[in-house]
Amino acid sequence: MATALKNLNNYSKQSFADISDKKFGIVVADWHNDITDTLCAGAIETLLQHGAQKENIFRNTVPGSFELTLGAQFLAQNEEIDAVIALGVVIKGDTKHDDYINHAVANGLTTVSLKYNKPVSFGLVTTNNLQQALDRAGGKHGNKGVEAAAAAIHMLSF
Ligand code: DLZ
Repeated sequence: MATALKNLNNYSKQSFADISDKKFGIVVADWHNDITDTLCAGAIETLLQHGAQKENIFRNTVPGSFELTLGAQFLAQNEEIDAVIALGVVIKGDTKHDDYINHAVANGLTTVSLKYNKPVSFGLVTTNNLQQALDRAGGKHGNKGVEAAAAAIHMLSF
């Protein structure tokens, strides 16, 4: 997550390989879709900037962040997809729903990544309030979608 010392838009491009023939599956949660749309735009822009072809980027939506894992698995099991980027926003409320969702998504995406041996980026913004989410979706801390796309490219260059 972003801190005062780390802006989400700042990443090292040194080890990036050619991704012009790589296919990316993006799964986006509909909850807080005004914010997740911005995450997705940041992710797509980053992939294009680094040479991905528009027709090789596939965007799908799921109802909420809890469903990101299955959405990621649907994409990862497709042999044509080289890397998956999962994007969502979970904001703390009166109950512990955020805790359950965040842990489930972190564990789920890790499992999918290891099961299919493919990069699956964790583009989940997990915050205490709306302002913190906005700060990480194109605000003062950058864009988590940019970070997630950069992580996918980095891992494809491993
Ligand atoms: C139910 C719920 C709540 C309370 N909050 C969020 C949230 O902040 N962000 C998010 O992406 N999804 C939320 N959801 C929806 C769950 O992720 C899930 O879609 C539903 O529980 C249905 O399985």
